[in-house]
Amino acid sequence: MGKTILTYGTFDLFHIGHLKILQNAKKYGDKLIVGISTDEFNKEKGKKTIIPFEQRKEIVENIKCVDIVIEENSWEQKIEDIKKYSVDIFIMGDDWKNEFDNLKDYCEVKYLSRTKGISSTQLKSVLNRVSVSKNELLQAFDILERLKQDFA
Ligand code: C2G
Repeated sequence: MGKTILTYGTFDLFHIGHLKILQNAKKYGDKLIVGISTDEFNKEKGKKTIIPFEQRKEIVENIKCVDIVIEENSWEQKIEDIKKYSVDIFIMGDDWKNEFDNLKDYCEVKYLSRTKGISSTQLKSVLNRVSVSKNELLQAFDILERLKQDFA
């Protein structure tokens, strides 16, 4: 009987780090369940997301190695989900190392190494820099327009 794997995440601005953790998690079993943090839960997590829940869900459920996608609405639902889906192994990236060791009473818990050099936070800061420069460009054009009129 194949093993069932469970993991959770926001998966905002889906990137290679998200893909790798899902692919690596799937190697431990043959059914991968992914809990996606809802927009409301992300507020509770203090996490501002760019991509809305419905789109983050549609992307993850179309990843080849993902079998089931569920909503993550709270910190407390993990034990209930482990029981509901008869989860054998709970897996997270090791930025969460030891944070979920309490789940060892219900299933195996593994923390896999994160993919270096990429994070949604990093992508957001690049996007912010780009949007700032766009506004600066627009302001510069405004000034140029005004100067042109002054010297016309
Ligand atoms: N991850 C990774 N490598 C990265 C970035 C993320 O392996 N470069 C992993 C994280 O360790 C996590 C998963 O991808 O296992 C999802 O990351 P996030 O979307 O940032 O999820 P997070 O906000 O950590 O939410 O209850 C658990 C929380 O919902 C986890």
